[in-house]
Amino acid sequence: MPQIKRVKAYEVLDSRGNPTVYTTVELEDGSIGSAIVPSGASKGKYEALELRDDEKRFFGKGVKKAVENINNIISKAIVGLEASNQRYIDKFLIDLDGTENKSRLGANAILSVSLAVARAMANYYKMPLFRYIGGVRSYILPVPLMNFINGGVHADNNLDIQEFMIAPIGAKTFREAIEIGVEIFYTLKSILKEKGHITNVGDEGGFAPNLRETKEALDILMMSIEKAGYLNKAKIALDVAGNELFFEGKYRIDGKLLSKEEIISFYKDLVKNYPIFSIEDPCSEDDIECWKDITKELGSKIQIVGDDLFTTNVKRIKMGIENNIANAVLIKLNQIGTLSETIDAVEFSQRNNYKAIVSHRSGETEDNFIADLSIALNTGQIKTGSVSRSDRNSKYNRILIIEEDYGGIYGGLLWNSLSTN
Ligand code: 2PG
Ligand code: MG
Repeated sequence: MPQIKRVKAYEVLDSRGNPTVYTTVELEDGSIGSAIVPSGASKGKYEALELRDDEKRFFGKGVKKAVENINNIISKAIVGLEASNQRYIDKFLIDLDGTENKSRLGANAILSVSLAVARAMANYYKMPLFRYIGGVRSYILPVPLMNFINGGVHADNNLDIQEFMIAPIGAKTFREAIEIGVEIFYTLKSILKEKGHITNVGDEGGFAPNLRETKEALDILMMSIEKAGYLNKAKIALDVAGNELFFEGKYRIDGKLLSKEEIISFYKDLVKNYPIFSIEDPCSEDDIECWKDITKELGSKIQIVGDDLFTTNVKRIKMGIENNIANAVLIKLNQIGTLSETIDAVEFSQRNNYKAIVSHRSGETEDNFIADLSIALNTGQIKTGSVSRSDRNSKYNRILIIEEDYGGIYGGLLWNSLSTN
């Protein structure tokens, strides 16, 4: 088995023009793997630390320190280690950092090395990444949760809910799911134009029209699904990003300040009137009572997803299971900072009958690692933005190619066993 021969990191840009870390790992036999880390805008406070320079350049967002940590500290420590033992390497990186939230070396530094090692090993075996990570057990192609209307901190409009997504659950293949998605996306564009709205896109490639309120966005989304002819095939998912709406114990939405009871009846009303199968972060990360109540009210009907709530952290997911809150976990590699810990979070969720959804960040790159990861771990769902912008489509394109070359079963076909609805 090959040892790590060389590690080199660079400061590059993400899809928003913010600096991020790119790392290349070379093995003794010459196999090379690289990875670029993404970055979020609506972050949970329990996420691992993204190290930024806090200097004048790039308005404080440079990652020179993280890059230096890789080139000067991590590289010296891991050259010579056996690359096939991902779990050992990840543990080694965690210990080298020595903090609870990876704040010494930076989770961005650690993650880029962890992922680059996995890619180098897949290349060593001449295997696709999903096969290296998941072996013969990997066969489910994820249902895409496509973010077509952007709001919240991802867009400069009046919509408070961050993401209005469609999921072509009724497709038979991943390719058909993408076709349905694209047709709905362009139908939505023409409807927005007709109504005199702008059709510029937000950070994740979805439209960011200046709509007045939640129901207006949902009505327009429904019109597009219907006009495109997919009422029986596509459902709706929301990411509220509840942290961003939470002010002094209340939720600010659609120009109103709602109590916990009021926001829960607001959600119940939405679920009654629209084909919503999933709501992510309906409550703020520390408003556990709100999470308990919404899970009790809606958890047997729809997917209730914890993103900022769980931060891909087994300890946080355990807290959720003990409190009976949510029934699904959003999985983001950079919330926790290594591949092994991310795999642990998915397996722990699945073993406890929580769904896992692999996700991008709003600041992405051309790196499509998460496409392979979602298949490797049979999560059955991926959230990776709209169907415009290459930082999002690079993930869809990768899954299209895997489906064509290796087959697999589209997650929508297994929906009864995958969904709570
Ligand atoms: C989210 C993500 C991705 P961000 O809240 O789920 O859509 O956004 O990366 O800004 O946290
Ligand atoms: Mg979210």
